[in-house]
Amino acid sequence: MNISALQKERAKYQPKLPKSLKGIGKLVEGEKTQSVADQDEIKKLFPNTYGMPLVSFEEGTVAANRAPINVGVILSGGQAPGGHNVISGIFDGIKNINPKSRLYGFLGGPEGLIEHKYIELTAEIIDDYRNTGGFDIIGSGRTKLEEEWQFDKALEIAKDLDLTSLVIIGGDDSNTNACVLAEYYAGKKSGMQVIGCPKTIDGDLKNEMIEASFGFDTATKVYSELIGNIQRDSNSAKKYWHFIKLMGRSASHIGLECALKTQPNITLISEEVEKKKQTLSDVVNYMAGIIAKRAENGDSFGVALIPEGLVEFIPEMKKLIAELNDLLAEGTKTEREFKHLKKSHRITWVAEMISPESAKVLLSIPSRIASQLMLDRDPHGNVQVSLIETEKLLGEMVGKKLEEMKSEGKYVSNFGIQYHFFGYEGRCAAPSNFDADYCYTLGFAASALVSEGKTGYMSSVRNLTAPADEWIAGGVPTTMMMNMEKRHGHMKPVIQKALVDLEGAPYKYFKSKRGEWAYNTNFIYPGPIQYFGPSDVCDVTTETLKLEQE
Ligand code: FBP
Repeated sequence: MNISALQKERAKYQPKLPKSLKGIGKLVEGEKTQSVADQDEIKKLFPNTYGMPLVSFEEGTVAANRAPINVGVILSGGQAPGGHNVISGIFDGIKNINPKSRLYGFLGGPEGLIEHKYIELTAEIIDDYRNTGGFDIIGSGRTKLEEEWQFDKALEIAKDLDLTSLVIIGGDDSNTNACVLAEYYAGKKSGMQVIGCPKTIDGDLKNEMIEASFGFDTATKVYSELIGNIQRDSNSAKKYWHFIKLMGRSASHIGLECALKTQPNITLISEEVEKKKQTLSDVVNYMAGIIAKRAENGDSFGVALIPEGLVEFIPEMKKLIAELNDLLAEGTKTEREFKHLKKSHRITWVAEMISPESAKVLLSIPSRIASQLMLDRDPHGNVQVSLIETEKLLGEMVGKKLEEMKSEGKYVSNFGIQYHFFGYEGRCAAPSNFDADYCYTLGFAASALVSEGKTGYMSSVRNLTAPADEWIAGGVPTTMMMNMEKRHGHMKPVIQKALVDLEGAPYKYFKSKRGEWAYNTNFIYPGPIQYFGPSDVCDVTTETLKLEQE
């Protein structure tokens, strides 16, 4: 493998573990749990894995000579910095339990498990990937693991490899499926355990017990570095507005965190737009108002952050997308008809098939964007918001609004605009010290849960703003995070997605400051992630967590 000097140095980094996981921790059972909502339905659907207690590890003197365990690991969904460290944590954890334990990696996500494609992860392979970004050690994929024939196929290979357990590293959808799988295997008394690990840069897999999903820290640090660089350029040239779309699918956690780190002039928070029932023109008017006022003060430049999921939170667009989802649902007659149409006829055809209000919205937006709203959904039925150029939609509409304002004498400048989309730039970055430590600990805790015979749990590490030594490692029954939601027209048990809490400290702080940041130029330029140096530069985690835990 060709590696950079930094990577060579970084490979030597020994991730920190909490005290409780040094050696072999002692398992302590906490309170019994129940799901966040819809308790009766969830209990009925998960008779074997519902209501289990929270568990945590404490420093202990558990006998070291435990039986070897063979574990299979899967990376599921979008990449997030630190995935390789979860895997190295599992590897070191099971070897610590018994050096004869083995780790197998299924290739290309859940599909590898169903198609029996795997490699044994040896010490040599693991060492090449310690503290590196990416998921390339075994690859990832978005195949849904939700049908019984898939579960049975997985069991075949598990038996062949003598696996005791599977660790599924994924976001809310993948962990929901991991829990369904755990329940199925428990019901069959197959002896196979399933443990989940909370991954996603989006930051929306979190709750009281899961303080953060891994990758969020590193990805937002990378985006904030880039935003800071753009802010400095903008403040130097003083001639452009930069409209920056930020990944994060539904929730605006990434946008909010980056705003807290960089203090740009405008940050849209989708959850707030939805709560205030703002229309597309309300959002455009808000942005144009700030741009015009800054121009009046002589500042014809600035930076605006736009969450990628915004369109799904604007009520009129949400209704349109929901109607498109039904019309274009995979396997339906209308989807087949749509696919047979010439591309140039599609928008008018769709407009005739949906409600008059939604048709009006569809026809009012640029046709390029309208076509992007009709692209294939992902395997979980979600609109692929990363493919919708929301920043350009807003840029074009704001440009028009400013022209109107100019003709009324309410805008005194020229609107120069640059567009950016930050998403893929941060998903495979080398993990920050925080993510390197956090991920390694999540993996190590997963191996301890497996060795304790647990199934249907998600690996959890809490107290994350304290030094790693004091982190609390353990497991949370996945059913605890579930509620019933409508998916593809049916009510299903799913892990509740955590959107930005408009009553939470991070949003409240942002709200108290955004007026000041809009008109004064209070930019912060965070600079690149630092891996070596003082702890208050290298080891600190997100502003979101800091404000939440203050
Ligand atoms: P996960 O929820 O699987 O972690 O993926 C999140 C994400 O990075 C979103 O922010 C983004 O909308 C999406 O993946 C992009 O998907 P793809 O990698 O398929 O282009």
